Amino acid sequence: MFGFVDKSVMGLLQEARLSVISRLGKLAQENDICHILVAGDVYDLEHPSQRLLNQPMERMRVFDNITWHLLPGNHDPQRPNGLWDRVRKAGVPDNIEIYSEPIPQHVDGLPMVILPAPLHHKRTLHDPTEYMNNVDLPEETIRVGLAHGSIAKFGTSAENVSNYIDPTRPETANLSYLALGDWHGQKKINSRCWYSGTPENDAFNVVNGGKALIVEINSPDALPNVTPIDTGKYTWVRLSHQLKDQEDIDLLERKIRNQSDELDCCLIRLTVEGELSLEDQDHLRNKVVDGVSAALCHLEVNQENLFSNPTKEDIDQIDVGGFVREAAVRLKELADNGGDSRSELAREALLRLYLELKKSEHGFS
Ligand SMILES: [Mn+2]
Repeated sequence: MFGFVDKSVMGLLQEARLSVISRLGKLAQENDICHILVAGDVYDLEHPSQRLLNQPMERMRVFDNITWHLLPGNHDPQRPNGLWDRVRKAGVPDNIEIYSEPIPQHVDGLPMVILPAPLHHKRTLHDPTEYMNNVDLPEETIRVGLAHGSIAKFGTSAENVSNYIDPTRPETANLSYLALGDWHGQKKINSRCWYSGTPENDAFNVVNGGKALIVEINSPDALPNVTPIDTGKYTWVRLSHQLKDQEDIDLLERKIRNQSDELDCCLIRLTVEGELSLEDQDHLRNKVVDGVSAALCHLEVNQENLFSNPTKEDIDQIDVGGFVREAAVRLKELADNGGDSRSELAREALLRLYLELKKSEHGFS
């Protein structure tokens, strides 16, 4: 996980995924909420160390007026002698319920039953919520389904879809609400069925992550009131920007600074495209790559489609005559050929030559 960042950033992101548990607990307290449903994938590894296993449990334990309802998902399925058995062995805090079997459970003090659909395998080929259709309960009971999987079949034949959940389950099983997990972005499927999204985002391609839902159900038939809330600490942003001169670079710097009030909690994956002179590439480095990046948690810059376009002045600055200039001109020719690894190398060499010269101009090397 988080293989693209350095170790210190990885530590921050891992800590964020734990501390969001405490933030969820506090938000629940502030809103007089006593039950938090976690729709699967509490863990993203099937064989975590015992300490990693205990960490989320300890974060939840301290909120003793809140019951946390946990469901095994596809990353942490219920297996014989698997991680949930290890959690149980270590001792589950009184305020945590783990639903390892599809057995409906009354919620203490409420006219509500949770119908869990735990996963026992990474891939389940039957709809784990199907049993809910056949659960008989008194009419006045609020039935809430808790499941992990995908409501989309992505064009494949139904037999091959794993962890498929029928989005009409609230109707067929008479559920007041079906809480879904697996998709990292928050998404409303229908008025009785939502993906809450992950409370702390963990990838650039997630739309609408770092969120939770407050769900208020007043009676079995009434439509639930569903309110999205922000819970994530880190903002993950993908940006692309066209560059041709210093003005564009300055604009890009401002654009990055405007991404968030808390730039230190911002991760940006930036793609730059266009053509820059050597002098302007130096400006890009100063303003963005080594500049505003220092304000961010993480900046990744993809320059694959950013090309060197050395001006005559750039080349003249390298050397007005002699063999260094000849080398520069030759490198420019190679760079202009474009496409292959040699031209890539030539562009880098040309830029290096230019930067070395600028350094020596300033009396240091
Ligand atoms: Mn999942």
